[in-house]
Amino acid sequence: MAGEAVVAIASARGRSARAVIRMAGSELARFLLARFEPASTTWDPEDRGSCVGWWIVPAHGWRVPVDVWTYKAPRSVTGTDVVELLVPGSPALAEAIVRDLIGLGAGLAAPGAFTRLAVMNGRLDLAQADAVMALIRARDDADARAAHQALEGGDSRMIESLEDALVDLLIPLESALDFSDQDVAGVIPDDLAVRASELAARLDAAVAAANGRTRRGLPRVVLIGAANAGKSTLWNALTGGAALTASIPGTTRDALEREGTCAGMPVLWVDTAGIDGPRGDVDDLGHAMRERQVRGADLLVGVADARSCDFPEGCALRVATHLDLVREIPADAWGVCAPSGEGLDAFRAAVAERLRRGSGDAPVAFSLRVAEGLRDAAVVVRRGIEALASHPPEFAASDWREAQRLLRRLRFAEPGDPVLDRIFASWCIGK
Ligand SMILES: Nc1nc2c(ncn2[C@@H]2O[C@H](COP(=O)(O)OP(=O)(O)OP(=O)(O)O)[C@@H](O)[C@H]2O)c(=O)[nH]1
Ligand SMILES: [Mg+2]
Repeated sequence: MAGEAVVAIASARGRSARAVIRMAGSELARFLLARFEPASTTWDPEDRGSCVGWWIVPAHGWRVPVDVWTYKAPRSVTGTDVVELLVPGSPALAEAIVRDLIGLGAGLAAPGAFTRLAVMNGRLDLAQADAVMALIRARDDADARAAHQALEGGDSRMIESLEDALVDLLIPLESALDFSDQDVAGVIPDDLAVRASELAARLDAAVAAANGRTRRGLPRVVLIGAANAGKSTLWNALTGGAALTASIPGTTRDALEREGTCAGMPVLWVDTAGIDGPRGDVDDLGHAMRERQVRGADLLVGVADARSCDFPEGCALRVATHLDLVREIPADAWGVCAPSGEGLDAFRAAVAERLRRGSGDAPVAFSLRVAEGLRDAAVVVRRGIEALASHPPEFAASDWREAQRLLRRLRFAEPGDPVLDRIFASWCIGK
């Protein structure tokens, strides 16, 4: 890729004050000389820095005001030369400029191409590339903080220290193997299996932290409770939805899902059929749907009418409805009156607090790929521990070398490695 130039619109789609068009690669001066009319007479396309002027789009006869920013390899985000054009934020204009540059010989940048260049040129490792995506997708402060820490190298340092611990296991094992060539029994330290178990436990802890930080999507908050408890009325108030509500038990038969926010945290609210609602062919489908939602919930909320306080078992939070009709509610429940909105903010804050507590604070291993890799490494390290007890040391050494390879692959890839396609497959153009 070093000999090519790629180009893409790097700003968000749509109208804005400015659009950013980014080019990376080599021989970018050729494009600048062909289309840029600098306002400064001393401008040189090999200079780094910025220069204002006009960008010419010959096919349309346009002369567009532009800020040209030039960054030089290797001190750029991609490690290559980079040029960014800041032009008025009209999508049609930005697209015309990109089309024109492609006509001049630039390639359209594939999704994630700029970050991929940064990886190939050693500006970022793979764990940091994952973090760039996690940061783009961050939906709240906690997401953004964890992604930022990973981008700053938090995950990379964690993986590196696990790799170091593996090397510490392999060194005595490999030197025992060297001795065995000379018909002298190699000495394997007594505590090697114990140290390997400690490493496996560290890998487990990192996986657990990673799972806590890895979003499978929005956290699912599922409302369950008796028929007529007021679940759908509450769900409507929380989401702005328009589910049917009525004082007839069994009004809701589907499971309804809708996004909302909880103290700034986006969540998916799920309304379900009443637990003791009517039975019958279609009703039973609704009950089965509720059971599935219960199994997939990140947080189960038990809803009951405050007049009966008939809460279902096994819920992490309780909310009592009909607060307008009672004087007191149990101390372990949040009281709400969904029609008036009373109590809703405090309930939302309690849900957000509960979800945050569940996800743990560990700022490591944000990406699913890293979590999977750590899990695989833990399995192989344990296989090596078993082999150490029952087989010649070569077997454990081979397993631990495999674990080393798995950990290394979390951070580095050779050009053409399929892991690169996997990482960048879901990216957008321009990043
Ligand atoms: N006064 C008062 N009425 C409420 C409140 N919440 C719900 N209701 C009423 O209670 C009745 C039942 O509410 P729904 O939201 O349909 O109850 P549900 O739990 O979804 O019931 P099913 O779908 O049958 O399981 C409706 O008539 C609502 O208007 C509340 O806080 N105060
Ligand atoms: Mg309902």
